[in-house]
Amino acid sequence: MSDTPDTPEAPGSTEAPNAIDAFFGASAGTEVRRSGFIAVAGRPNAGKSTLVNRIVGHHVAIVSPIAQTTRRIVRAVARREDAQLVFVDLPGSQKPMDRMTERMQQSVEGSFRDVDIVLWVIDVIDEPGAGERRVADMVLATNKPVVLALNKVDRIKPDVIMQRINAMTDLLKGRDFAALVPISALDGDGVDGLLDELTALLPEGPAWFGDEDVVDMRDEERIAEYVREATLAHLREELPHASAVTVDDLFEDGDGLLQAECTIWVERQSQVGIVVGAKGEQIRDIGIAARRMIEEQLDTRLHLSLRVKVRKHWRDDATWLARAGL
Ligand SMILES: Nc1nc2c(ncn2[C@@H]2O[C@H](COP(=O)(O)OP(=O)(O)OP(=O)(O)O)[C@@H](O)[C@H]2O)c(=O)[nH]1
Ligand SMILES: [Mg+2]
Repeated sequence: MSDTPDTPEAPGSTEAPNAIDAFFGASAGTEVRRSGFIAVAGRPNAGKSTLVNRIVGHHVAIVSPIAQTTRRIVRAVARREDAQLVFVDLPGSQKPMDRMTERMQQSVEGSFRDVDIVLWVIDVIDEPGAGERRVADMVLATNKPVVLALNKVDRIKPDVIMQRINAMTDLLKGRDFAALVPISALDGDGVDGLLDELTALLPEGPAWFGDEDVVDMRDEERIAEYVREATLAHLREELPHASAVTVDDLFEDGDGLLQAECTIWVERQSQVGIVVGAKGEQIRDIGIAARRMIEEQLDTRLHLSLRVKVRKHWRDDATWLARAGL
C-alpha cells in the first residue's frame, strides 16, 4: 500500500469539493465499524475510474475518452463517518477480442468473489443494448447487492433518466437493484447520495486499510499507469490499443531523486515514429505530462526516461502479458 500525498484535487476536478473530503474532518479518529469492498463494474468508457477518483479525492485511476483505458484492477480506499469503503475499479466489460481482453475479463469475473457490493456504472447517453445485457448477466451471476449509478447526467435532459431506469430495471429479470442513483462523476452531482446508499449496505467489520492509505498498488505499477495515461492523451486511432507501458528500472539515487526507466511498447515499427514524433517532440510531451502527474501523486521528485520498443502481437502473447503485469 503506498501513501498518497495531501494534494486532494485530481486534475480536471478542481471546480467542486469531492464528496469524501467533506467528511474527512468528522470521520478522522472515529472508529471504523463498517467496512467492505465494492466492485465498480460496467462497460468501457462508462466513467468508472472518473467516479473512483472523485470519491477518493486523488487521481489514483487513469482516465481517458478511449474505451478500455483501465487494464489493471485498482483498489482505492475511502472513509466516510464510521465506515471504510474499498472501491475495486475494474476494466470495462465487453466481448474479449484477444488474449489481453480475455485476461481482463477473467480478472473482472474473479474479482466479484471477494466483494460485498457490485456498483454497476452506466453511461446514460446511450440506450442500454447488447453490451449492457452482457454486463447484466455477469452482475446477476454474482448474487451480490447491485447498486446502479446512472452516470453522465450532465449530458442529458432529466426526462431521459426515467427511461433509462425503466430499461435497466427490465434487464434485471425480476430482481431489484439495491439502489439506483443518477450521478455525474465529472461534476460530482449525486455522488454524495450514492455514498449514502453504499455505506448503508456495508457489513459490520473493522478497517481493512490504514487511514493514510488511498491506493493499493506498488509505485512501479502506478508509474506505468500514469505513463500510459499520458500516452493515451497524445495518441490517436489504433495506437492507444496497440500500446502498453512497462517500468524496466526504478530506484532512488543518492540525492533522493526517483529514477524511472520505462518502455512504451507498440506492435509495429511504423508506430515507433508516431509515438516519438517529428524531432522527438511527441515523446518529450508524453514524458513531461507523465512526470508532472507522478511527482504530484507520489509526492516525489522524478527523473523519467522513456523509450519505445516493438513487440509484435504482444496483445496475444500470454507470457509477455503476465510479465508486463497485464
Ligand atoms: N460528461 C461526462 N463525462 C464523463 C463523466 N464521467 C466520466 N466521463 C468521461 O468519460 C470518459 C471515460 O471515463 P473513464 O473514467 O476513463 O471510464 P471507465 O469506465 O473507467 O472506462 P474503462 O477504463 O475503459 O472501462 C472520460 O472522457 C471521462 O471524462 C460524467 O459524469 N460526465
Ligand atoms: Mg477505467
